[in-house]
Amino acid sequence: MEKDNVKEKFIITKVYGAYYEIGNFHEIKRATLKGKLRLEEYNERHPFVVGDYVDAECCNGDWVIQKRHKRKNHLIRKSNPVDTHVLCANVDRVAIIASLKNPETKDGFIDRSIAAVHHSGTTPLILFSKKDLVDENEISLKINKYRSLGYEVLPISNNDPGSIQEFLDIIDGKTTYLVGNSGVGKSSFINLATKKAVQKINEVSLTTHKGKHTTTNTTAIFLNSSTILIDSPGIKEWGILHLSVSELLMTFPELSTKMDSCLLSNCCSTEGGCEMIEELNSDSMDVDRKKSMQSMLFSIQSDYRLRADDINKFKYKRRK
Ligand SMILES: Nc1nc2c(ncn2[C@@H]2O[C@H](COP(=O)(O)OP(=O)(O)OP(=O)(O)O)[C@@H](O)[C@H]2O)c(=O)[nH]1
Ligand SMILES: [Mg+2]
Repeated sequence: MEKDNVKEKFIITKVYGAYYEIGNFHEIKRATLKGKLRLEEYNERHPFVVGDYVDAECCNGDWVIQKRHKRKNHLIRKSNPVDTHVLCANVDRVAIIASLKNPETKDGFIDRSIAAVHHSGTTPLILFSKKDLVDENEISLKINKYRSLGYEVLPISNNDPGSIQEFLDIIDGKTTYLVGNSGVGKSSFINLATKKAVQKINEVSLTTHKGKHTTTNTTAIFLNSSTILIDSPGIKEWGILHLSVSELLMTFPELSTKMDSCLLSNCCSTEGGCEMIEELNSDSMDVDRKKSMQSMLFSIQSDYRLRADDINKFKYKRRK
């Protein structure tokens, strides 16, 4: 039986509906929010997310969250102009897990994720997973592309425990958020790192070679008292509608160096006269990186992107 009126600081490890899992390396508890907190105080869409530090008190054997500590940072995903999704809080690193095969992660996914991570003020780390499924040449091509841009890149295989050691050394003592398409091996990595089947995993589809969206809740897992890994549900794309044009251009190292020659800071006029845009339109840019940037600029400059389900809703209304 828990002792009443004991106040402790915990981290939110999972959110499901009105309930929260809060804990530390030694214990995980189920908690609810203090009534007052639910109704007021935090004028935000997602005031309590995985990674938030909270004070909780045990009242009549039940844990109640009393207060949230100030956030160091938070990760945002915005795919729809009217909805901003806070993915998690207080992270030191974001590991973008890009699978080399089954499924093959597109470079556009990596570029978008890098942009979102930069914007949050954290540093991306790119992990090319399932290296056991492709040959050395293919791995080198991918790695060199992103290393030459200055990013930290590591190839890993969850079938080879030795291949994850360097990554484990880098994230020791840190909180790291894992992001990637469904099926790239995020949860498999957590199970390998913890040497336990803590997260459910599932085979990729034999027909589409894509994952089956096995992980449905963002979950923080302690590797030791100071190292936390955050598993997340697979995503198709990291929505970046919260970025301005200048913020986006600054996430490309090959463009941001041109900013020094701009007359005005934070101008980034797409109508001409911007050194970064001129570089983007020049032949010196890598064709795939150029495509990624153009697609991202298009996203953030369109008022509203129609998705398949919006079009279906529209057709349905017209038929009625
Ligand atoms: N060959 C190979 N298969 C792997 C590797 N890592 C994971 N897998 C397999 O890939 C499949 C998907 O792995 P998961 O860990 O469930 O992928 P996930 O990224 O957590 O997927 P979601 O939870 O859907 O986002 C499983 O069948 C794993 O066994 C790897 O390094 N090599
Ligand atoms: Mg998973």
